[in-house]
Amino acid sequence: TEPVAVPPAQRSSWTSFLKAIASFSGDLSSLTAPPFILSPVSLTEFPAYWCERPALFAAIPEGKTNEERALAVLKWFISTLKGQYTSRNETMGMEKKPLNPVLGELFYGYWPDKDGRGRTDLVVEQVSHHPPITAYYIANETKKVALQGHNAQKTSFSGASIIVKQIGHATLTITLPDGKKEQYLMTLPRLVIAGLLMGSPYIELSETSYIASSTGWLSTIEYSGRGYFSGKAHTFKATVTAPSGQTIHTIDGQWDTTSKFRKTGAEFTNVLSPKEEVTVAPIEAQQDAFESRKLWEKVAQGIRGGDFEMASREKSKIENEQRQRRKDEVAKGEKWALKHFVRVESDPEYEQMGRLFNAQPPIEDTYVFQHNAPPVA
Ligand code: HCR
Repeated sequence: TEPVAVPPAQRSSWTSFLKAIASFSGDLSSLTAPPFILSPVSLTEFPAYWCERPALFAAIPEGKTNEERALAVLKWFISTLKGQYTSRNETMGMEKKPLNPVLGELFYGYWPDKDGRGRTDLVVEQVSHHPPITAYYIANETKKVALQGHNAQKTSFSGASIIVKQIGHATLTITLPDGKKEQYLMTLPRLVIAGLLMGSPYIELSETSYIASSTGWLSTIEYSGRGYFSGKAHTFKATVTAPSGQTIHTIDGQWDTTSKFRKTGAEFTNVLSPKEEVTVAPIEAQQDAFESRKLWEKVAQGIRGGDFEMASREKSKIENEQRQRRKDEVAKGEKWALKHFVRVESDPEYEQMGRLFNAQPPIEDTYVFQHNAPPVA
């Protein structure tokens, strides 16, 4: 197959990149890739995808019953998938390789209050470099809804695709009007990065992910794509079961367009309207040298402007500076201190709610937000 989407001058470097991936398993971020596939955006910006429909996030605690709130969480979750997994194809023409965050990299942002939905704030920190792990906290204090999670990836190669197993989980906490807290544990789907031979990567989701609630309600989401049972790209089927184990709702559709309740045909999700990007302080106003857009400014400029020599020179500067920091820490017997998150060995909420779907592994570590981030003005 001709890699038609690859600029002719980069075809041999693309072939070498694919060969390197094929014989490799682990952290893809460290492999050198040809310029056409480089994204100017760091992976620390990705948690913003969780809240690009802030009204759906804010509406979760408004559900009157456990069932209504379980459906509201599922609706918000499914509605984020289009942004999470297809937005680079829309903005850059294909899935690209994001910038590999440095340890301690930060990303702050918010979605303003509008129509009484309240303001939503986002804090992201790169809590590990090898392997890359990103922790995040997103909260709407007015509506009393917050999401805390961390994300890492394990990659392998199968057929002509990269398979990405997502490691980590997210927990959504809401506070109800009577002061009671309710929680939802979310696991994440498996990714298949296809279209590599053509030089035009895109994501399909596969396998199953879960949303388990402390109320006993459970959503099970099965993903499939073109060539699977439905033959349609970006397909999912979700079942929502009551604590008794009885399936109360089944929902089918496409996570990048619309979905419906199987029984009534009523619409469940619709993501055809534009989403709302996170607001970030202008680069000149970013206070910390480790704030993502400030840190990668020149690299991103090089990639956007096609000056790949500058991009690579600036990237090497950042990487060398990081290597030096690590050496100095070893010499001084010090360890990098995280700013906003503390790692704990096991997450009791994961263990407890994970029992509803027999979570594997049964125990996971987690990163707990310290509620010490400055609000973005
Ligand atoms: C796999 C991926 C890095 C991780 C990205 C994650 C899983 C990060 C968490 C977000 O919530 C969702 C998300 C969406 C992205 O689709 C996924 C990235 C897609 C590509 C990238 C690889 C490391 C880069 C592979 C290089 C290819 C494009 C040749």
